[in-house]
Amino acid sequence: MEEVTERIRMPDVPTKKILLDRAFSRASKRASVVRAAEGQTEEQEKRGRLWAAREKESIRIGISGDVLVSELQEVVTNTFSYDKLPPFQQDLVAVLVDVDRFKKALGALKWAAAEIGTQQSKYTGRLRNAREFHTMNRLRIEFYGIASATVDKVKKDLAYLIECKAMLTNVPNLKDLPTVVIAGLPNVGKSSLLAALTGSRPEIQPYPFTTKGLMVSYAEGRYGDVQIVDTPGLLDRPLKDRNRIEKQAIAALSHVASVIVYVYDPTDTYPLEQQEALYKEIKATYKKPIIAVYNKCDVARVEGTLAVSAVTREGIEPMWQEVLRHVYRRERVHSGSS
Ligand SMILES: Nc1nc2c(ncn2[C@@H]2O[C@H](COP(=O)(O)OP(=O)(O)O)[C@@H](O)[C@H]2O)c(=O)[nH]1
Ligand SMILES: [Mg+2]
Repeated sequence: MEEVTERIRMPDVPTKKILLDRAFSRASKRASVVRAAEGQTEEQEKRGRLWAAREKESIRIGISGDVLVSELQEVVTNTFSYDKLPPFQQDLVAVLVDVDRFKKALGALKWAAAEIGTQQSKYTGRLRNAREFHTMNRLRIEFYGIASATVDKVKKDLAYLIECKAMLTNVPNLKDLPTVVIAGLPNVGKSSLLAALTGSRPEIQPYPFTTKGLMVSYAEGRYGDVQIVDTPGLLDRPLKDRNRIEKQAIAALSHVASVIVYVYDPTDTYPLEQQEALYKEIKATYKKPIIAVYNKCDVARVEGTLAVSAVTREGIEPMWQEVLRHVYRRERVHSGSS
């Protein structure tokens, strides 16, 4: 399987105001320690004062420019690359944010960093040739003006990236492993089966559009771990009750699912027709191998089915072998075609 290195991650993105305040205050602080040396003669005094003025302004331009450039660049380099994300995350990100706008915002920050860098060198050069106090002062004021105006041009981009970061904290980072997704109506025993299969407490991953999150756990397969995902609030209701965004989020799961385990409950929790209806819907939506499992066989069982009990563990091992057969059949097809 392809190694996925890219994860959804974003640094803290400063607002325009925070960025400029940081740059200019750091610059004045550093410049404030510069003092003119005391001279013996008036001539020496003047030369000392000129040196100090040039030094001060050069520190101000240097530090403020460096802070702006590096902060803008850091936002760009520490933000994930959408195109390198696995398809599951790409789908979810696309549901949550405007990908074009997101990419343009990052491009704009890159541009601003380069622009400020260019201006910084230009003004540092001019300052070197300046012979008058007022020229030095004017050059620094001009540079500050250009830097502020440049940051102002990307103000909306910064604001949008801040919004994106808030939206994207909810996106789960699933591992790139063969994955079993568990579906079925509420209370049929999905979480109990997850526990029975993995023997460990699931990791709860936040998932946009649900309050409950994804339950993720791992079980041993034939060639390493298999990821098992329970999806409370997602794959446990008919799709017709879902809005567009929820449907897209549900569809995104199809990218990670190698196999779906659909859990039936043959006790009288729900009529079997209702369970059958959701089964058919999920089968049609996902176009993935789907294995019907009849849980709670300690209480009731349907002849000729894959009967299990999450409570007594009856049938768990044969069922897992059946799941693995499908997992690896799929992986073979998968790697053969890519
Ligand atoms: N008798 C019996 N009860 C079960 C079994 N599996 C789950 N349950 C019970 O069914 C209820 C719902 O289980 P849960 O795993 O929370 O269902 P979920 O909503 O599909 O995740 C709980 O009270 C479980 O104890 C089983 O195999 N046999
Ligand atoms: Mg549950």
